[in-house]
Amino acid sequence: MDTIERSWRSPLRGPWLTAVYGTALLVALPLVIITGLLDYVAYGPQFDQAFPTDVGWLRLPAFDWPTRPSWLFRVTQGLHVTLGIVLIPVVLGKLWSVLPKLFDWPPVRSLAQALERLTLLLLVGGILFQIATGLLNIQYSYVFGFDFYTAHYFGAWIFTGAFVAHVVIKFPRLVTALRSRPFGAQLRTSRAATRPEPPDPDGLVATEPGPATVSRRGAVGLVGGGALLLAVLTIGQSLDGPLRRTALLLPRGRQPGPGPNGFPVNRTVAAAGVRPEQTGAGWRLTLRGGGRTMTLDRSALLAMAQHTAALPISCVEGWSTRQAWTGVRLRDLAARAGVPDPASARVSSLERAGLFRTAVLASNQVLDPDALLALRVNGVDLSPDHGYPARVIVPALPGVHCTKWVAEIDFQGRTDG
Ligand SMILES: Nc1nc2c(c(=O)[nH]1)N[C@H]1C(S)=C(S)[C@@H](COP(=O)(O)O)O[C@H]1N2
Ligand SMILES: [Mo]
Repeated sequence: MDTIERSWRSPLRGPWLTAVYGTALLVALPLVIITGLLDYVAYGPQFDQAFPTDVGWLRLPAFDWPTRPSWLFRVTQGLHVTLGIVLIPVVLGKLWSVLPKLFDWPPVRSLAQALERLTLLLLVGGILFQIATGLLNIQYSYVFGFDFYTAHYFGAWIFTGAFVAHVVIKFPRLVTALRSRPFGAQLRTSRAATRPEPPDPDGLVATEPGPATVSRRGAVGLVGGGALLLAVLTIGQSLDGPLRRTALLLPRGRQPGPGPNGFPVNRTVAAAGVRPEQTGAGWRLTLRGGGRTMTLDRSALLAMAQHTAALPISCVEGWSTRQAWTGVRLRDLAARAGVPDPASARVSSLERAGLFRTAVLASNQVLDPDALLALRVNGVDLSPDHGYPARVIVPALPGVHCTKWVAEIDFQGRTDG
């Protein structure tokens, strides 16, 4: 016990520093949790297309994901990913500040202490697991041998449970610690004048503190600066224009090329295995509804009323971009198919395999006046990579459901009338 305690000698460790990092996490982590749960709703669990599909009551109360404001998913998904990344230095700072506690010995002294340690295990293990799986997913590397969505979703609930318990237990300590010394004075204290806090009941303060190698201002600044740096390197992926190039952490699409089709591509036409002869003059759009089937070629679609809307594509990996799309309103296609008031619509791609080859849209997502089967973008035909001859674009719809290379739309009527 003694040898371990003596090896933690930083005079910075103590309730105050832990409370400062803790406050930042207490404010920001609920936002990450809530935006994550909102995103689950955005994926349309009522159509079994939010993963994992079976979550029991471990979800927000069901509601229809709205189409307005059109930037809704751009903000929820962007916040989830960006904040998740930005908080990494704060999490590391917080862990450093309580490190001796994690090596408490003997590990179990009483039932209460055993429970506290179990909570800590789920708390620390949980946040590290969520960060690791989230980061790997953004980088498209599914190295783990399990399903990302399932792991990240249930991992989130385990972490959230431990987080709530931890906050309930520690909140009084946090308030006392913050009140114990004025924030401004702490930050003005130089390294030489840095003194350890008085011994605390949690044993965060070192029993034999060494000299300070950095001031508290330095420790807070290091974490804050790290968070800021990550923010600067990440936020660009949610912005359009030249600032996008600052998104050095964006694995693809930072410099997507010139011209009206020069914006990020998630999956190229080649990667999707869609061949040029499938998208050429022989391409037909199949509409199904009410037991009937009809086909339209691209010139027939261009002959219908065209509508233009500036709408974002927002990908689950965090990047987003807003472009001006032109095409046929989905509700016009529904009417054409003989189902003017559909309950839902299943869109299928020419793509043969892959999770993203089909998506179900809810009634409000078909009927929104800006919901389009886009044929053109920024005044020109869609490029092959962006979904030529036709793709779906709907306000506030997750990017993954904006199906490219559309082959068929199947409108379901309402059973109740
Ligand atoms: N058929 C098909 N459509 C698709 C995909 C796909 O893999 N196949 N990827 C989706 C995803 S995950 C996103 S984020 C958007 C990206 O659109 P973009 O490549 O035109 O930017 O397309 C969506 N449409
Ligand atoms: Mo995506």
